[in-house]
Amino acid sequence: MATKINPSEITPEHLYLSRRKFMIGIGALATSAAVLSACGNQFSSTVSRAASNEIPPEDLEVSTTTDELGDELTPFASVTSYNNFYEFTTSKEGVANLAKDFKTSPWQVEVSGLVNNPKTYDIDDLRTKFAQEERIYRLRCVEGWSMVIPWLGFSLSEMLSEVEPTSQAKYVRFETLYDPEQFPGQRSNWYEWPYIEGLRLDEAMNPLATMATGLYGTHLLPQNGAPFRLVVPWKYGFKSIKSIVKIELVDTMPVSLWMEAAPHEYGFFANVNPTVPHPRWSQATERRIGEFGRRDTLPFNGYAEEVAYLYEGMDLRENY
Ligand SMILES: Nc1nc2c(c(=O)[nH]1)N[C@H]1C(S)=C(S)[C@@H](COP(=O)(O)O)O[C@H]1N2
Ligand SMILES: [Mo]
Repeated sequence: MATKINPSEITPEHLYLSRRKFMIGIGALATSAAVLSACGNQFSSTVSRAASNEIPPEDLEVSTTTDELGDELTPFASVTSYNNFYEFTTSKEGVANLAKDFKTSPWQVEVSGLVNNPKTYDIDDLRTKFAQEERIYRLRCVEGWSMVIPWLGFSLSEMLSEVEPTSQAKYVRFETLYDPEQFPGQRSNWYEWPYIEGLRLDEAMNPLATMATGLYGTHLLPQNGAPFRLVVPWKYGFKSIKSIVKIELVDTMPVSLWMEAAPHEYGFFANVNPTVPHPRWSQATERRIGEFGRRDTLPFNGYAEEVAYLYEGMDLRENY
């Protein structure tokens, strides 16, 4: 961060962005290869599909094979077959099969609370109204494993700007669908359903806070939180709440499902922090899915330059 960079070495922001972004509108998925080459991307690769998923391999498109640190993308098959989604099951390998018939259409998302302009979006509106960009982010689960996932989505801030939070709005509260008919896990009262998560408003306005509708160039599969989920790459994976039906602007800190279940283990902030252990295990290292051994966990999951300002002056051990 403090390193001096010669201005001539800095890529102008618009070039940087156009290289990393590609726009996919509704109906354009089939032509995403053409869109990619039109944007001048040099790398386009097709990824083999997971046997259990009905995505034709030609529909899976990514613009590159690594993230900005040079870490390889986690294969599509792993991203869609090793999941945490307790509404289905606590078995990571069991989610995909149980989620197969989950109904993701019709689907509406209400954005309300302390806003001037409340809205209810249809999932198709979300896909067309907000430009869908490829965003390659590391996902670090609090349990100590991680993946690199090429999401499709847009900044939460774009949606929030449209609903116009009032000056009383201080936090954003997210809610997953409550439907025990479809979610067998919700028939147990082990957890307080529905799944709730939250962000401080300034965190929510950071451009890295992403609303995802897809990954690997195609729509999200149910096991990954279809049709619409949050992705907060600098926080532990549990903050990235799936299958969202409601987003509410509020004035007090929301209590998440995990804060409710185990307040001493899971706090509101949950920033990835190798120096603050979980009460039952270290967070200094992680296992990247597909790799042998462990690698060091990075502060804020490698996004410190983008997000550290949000926590200036805060004790990150207290605010875990
Ligand atoms: N509604 C809901 N959202 C959720 C979860 C969940 O059980 N239910 N699990 C979280 C956890 S612990 C992680 S690590 C990520 C996993 O996302 P992925 O399966 O798409 O990799 O989703 C998060 N979002
Ligand atoms: Mo997680």
